[in-house]
Amino acid sequence: MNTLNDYGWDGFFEGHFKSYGELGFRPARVTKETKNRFWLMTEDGESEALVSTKFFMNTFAREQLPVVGDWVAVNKPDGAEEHFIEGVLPRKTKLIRKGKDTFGRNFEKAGDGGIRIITSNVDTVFYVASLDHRDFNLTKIERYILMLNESGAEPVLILNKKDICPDLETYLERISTVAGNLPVHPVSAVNGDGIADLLNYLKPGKSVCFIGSSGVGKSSIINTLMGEDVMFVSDIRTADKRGRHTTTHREMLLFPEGGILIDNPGIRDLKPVASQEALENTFEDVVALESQCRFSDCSHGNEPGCAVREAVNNGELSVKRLSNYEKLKRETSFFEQRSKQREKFLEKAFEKEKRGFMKIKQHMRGIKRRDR
Ligand SMILES: Nc1nc2c(ncn2[C@@H]2O[C@H](COP(=O)(O)OP(=O)(O)O)[C@@H](O)[C@H]2O)c(=O)[nH]1
Ligand SMILES: [Mg+2]
Ligand SMILES: [Zn+2]
Repeated sequence: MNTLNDYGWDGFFEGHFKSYGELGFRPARVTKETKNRFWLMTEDGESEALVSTKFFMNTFAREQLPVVGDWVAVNKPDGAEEHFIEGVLPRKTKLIRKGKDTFGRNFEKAGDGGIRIITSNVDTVFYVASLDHRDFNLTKIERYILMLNESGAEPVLILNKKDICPDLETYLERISTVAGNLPVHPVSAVNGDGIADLLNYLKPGKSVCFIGSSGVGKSSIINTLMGEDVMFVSDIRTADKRGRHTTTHREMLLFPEGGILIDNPGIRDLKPVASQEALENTFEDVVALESQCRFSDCSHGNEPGCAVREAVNNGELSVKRLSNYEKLKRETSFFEQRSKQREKFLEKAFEKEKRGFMKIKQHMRGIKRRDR
């Protein structure tokens, strides 16, 4: 029988769980979610779960609600079929994006900011892109890298479908203009080429999450790693007809030699939300050029001594990369403005939740005294 440690439970979460434990709650990890239903790994094995009404009503923002990867505090009332989630422990890392998602409540109104967490508490992110020329899009890859740099997890770039790429060197060269120092692994899920290198990232108690567009082969790589078809792989032709691929199997599973694999359904139209810092890490080359412009507030338009324009002119920097940088810069500055507001809301919510717990504790102490 697997333990919670196999699923990544450690001192960090144990520390944050303490106050929940005193209330008689148990820890569990969210392994899968659908619209408003969750699947958990508990000390006693798998179970389904719902968010408790009390917890739900106390939340201010969508991002406070559980997502796959979260460690949660749960309660199972006598006779109940499923567990109830009473709280989400602080997240070590998180992959975030912009996206409206009401979950039955209009969080936007409360200053939520439209932040959506894709997965949490991952140690390594495998961002999978496809070497199929029909899918290859550097601008999209840049957006994903920005999200990875914001996540707090270790980012790794995987280029799948090596078997149908006639000109790997050219693709690797193009990737190198956006990948910075990230490790890059060209692989093929179909013939297993390069897959063994990925094993180095799988370690007991460490979570690896696969993200990337639909159809790039995330589920196929997991199947190849596992040596069996544990994930649903969509047939490209039927998927095209329906216009969408779905991962219908479980989303989190244990690697036999240790490590946790988290699959994800594809993300459409990724809109990353990131700090200024993550942006600068993602576009280190452009930022370095900017610092060489004669004027510190250079708009890279017609100013004399503009190092950015010069780099574009001599082919060192692509126009596409520059415009993507400028677009993402506008988006991130908006995010930074909103994030102060969001923090206030979340703080308030946390205080409210704590007060609720104090009341329960006092109440329980009262009961104990009366029992004596
Ligand atoms: N040629 C080739 N096709 C692949 C490879 N990996 C996956 N595919 C195909 O790509 C399609 C989508 O794969 P899937 O694993 O469902 O992608 P996901 O949506 O990212 O999980 C399927 O038809 C796979 O057979 C690969 O390495 N080479
Ligand atoms: Mg899939
Ligand atoms: Zn300039």
